[in-house]
Amino acid sequence: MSFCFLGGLRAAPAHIAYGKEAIFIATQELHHLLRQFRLEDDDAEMLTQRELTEGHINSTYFLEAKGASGTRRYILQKINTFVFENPAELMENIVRVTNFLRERIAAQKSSSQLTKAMQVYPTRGGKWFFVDEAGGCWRCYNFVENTYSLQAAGNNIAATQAARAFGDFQRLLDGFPIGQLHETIPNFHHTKKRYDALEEAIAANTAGRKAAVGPEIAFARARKNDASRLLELQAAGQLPLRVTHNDTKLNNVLFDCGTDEAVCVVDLDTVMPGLSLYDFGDSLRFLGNTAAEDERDLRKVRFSMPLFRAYTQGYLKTAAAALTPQEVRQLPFSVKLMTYECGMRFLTDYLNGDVYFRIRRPDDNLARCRTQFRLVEEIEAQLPAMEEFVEDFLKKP
Ligand code: GN1
Ligand code: MG
Repeated sequence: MSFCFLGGLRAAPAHIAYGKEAIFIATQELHHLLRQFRLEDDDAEMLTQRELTEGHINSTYFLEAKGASGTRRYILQKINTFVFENPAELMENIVRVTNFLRERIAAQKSSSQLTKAMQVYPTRGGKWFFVDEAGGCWRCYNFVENTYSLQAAGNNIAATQAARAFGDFQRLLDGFPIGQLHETIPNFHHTKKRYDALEEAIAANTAGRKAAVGPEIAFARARKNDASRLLELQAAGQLPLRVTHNDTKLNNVLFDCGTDEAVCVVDLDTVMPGLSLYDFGDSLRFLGNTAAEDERDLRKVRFSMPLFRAYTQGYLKTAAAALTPQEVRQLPFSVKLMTYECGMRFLTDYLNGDVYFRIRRPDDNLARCRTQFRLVEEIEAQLPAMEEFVEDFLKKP
C-alpha cells in the first residue's frame, strides 16, 4: 500500500513545537526515553525515529527498535501537561479502556469491525508514564502493525469504514463502568462554556488581536443560542450520557493495509462521559470538510453531502439500535454544533496568544477558525437535506 507509513522513515533530529516555542530533541534522547519502558526486549536498540506532526496537542514519535526478539515499532508520546493537567488519571483511563476493549474484541471477534486495540507499555518502574529530568511526561504504545491512517476520506468507502469503527467503538464500550472514568478535561464539549471562554478571551484581549477578528467574533455571537441546544435536551433527560471518544477525527482511525478496513480506534486521551452526538458531529466536522483544517483558500472549504450520507449510513447501521429517537433526530445539528464549537476554540486560542493548540505559522489558529466557520455556513445551507436523509433512512433502514 503506497500510504502505509512504514516506508520513508528517517533518523533526523526530531522537532517539537508547542505554541511559539520550539525544542529540538536529539535521537539519543529518544533512545534514552524508550529504554525507560518495559518493552518486549530488555536490550532494544533504536534504529530509526520520526516525528508524527498531525496532532495539535501532544508530541508524537514513531520509533523502530531492534532487540533479541526482532525489530519492533513503538509510538512514544510526550503528554501535553498544559492540556492534560493530571497525567496519572489520564493514563489510568487509557489503560482501563484499552483493557476493556481488548476483552470485548476477543469475546466477539466475528461481529466486530474493530479487531485491534492499542497497548500501553509500563515503565521499568511499573508506572504508566515516565517523568524525565525536566518534568516532561512520556508514554509508550505499540505501533499497530500493518495499518495506516488517513488525513482525508477521499472516498465514501473510507467514510463508511470510519463510521462503523466509531459506531463499534461506542457499542463495545457500552457497559464500561462510567463511574471509573476520570474527566481528563472537564466540560470538554460543553459548548456553552466554550462560548463563555471565547467571551472572556475577547474581553481580556491578551494578545492584542481582537481588532483583527471582528467578523469572526460577530459570527460566533450570532449563533450563541445554538451552543446550549444539546445541553438543554440533556438536562431534560432526552439525551443519555455515554462513554464517548470525544476526538473522533478520521486520523484517529487505523485502516488495515491489506483490506483497507477500519480496524482500530486510537487517541483515547479524551474518552470520558459524553453525548454520542459529540462523537458523530466531530467526525463529520473533520471528514465532511473537502479542505484541510488550516486551508487558507476558503473557496475550497465545502461540506460534502456524499461523505455525510456515507458516514451517516455506516454509523446508523452499527449504532442505530442503541440510539434514542432524539439522538438520531439531532445528528445533522450535531455536525453544525461541533464545527461551531471547534471554530470558537481556535478563535479563543488565537485571542489568548496560541497557548493551547500547537501552531506552525503565527496565524494558524485564525486560519483554522475561518475554515470551521466557513464550514458552519456550508452545513447550515445543507441542514434541511441532511435532516431529510436521516428521516428517510429511519423510514426504510
Ligand atoms: C485536538 O491533537 P488532536 O488533533 O488529536 C483537540 C481536539 C480538536 C482537534 C482539532 C485534547 O486534537 O479536541 O477537535 O485538535 N484535542 C484536545 O483538530 O483538545
Ligand atoms: Mg487528540
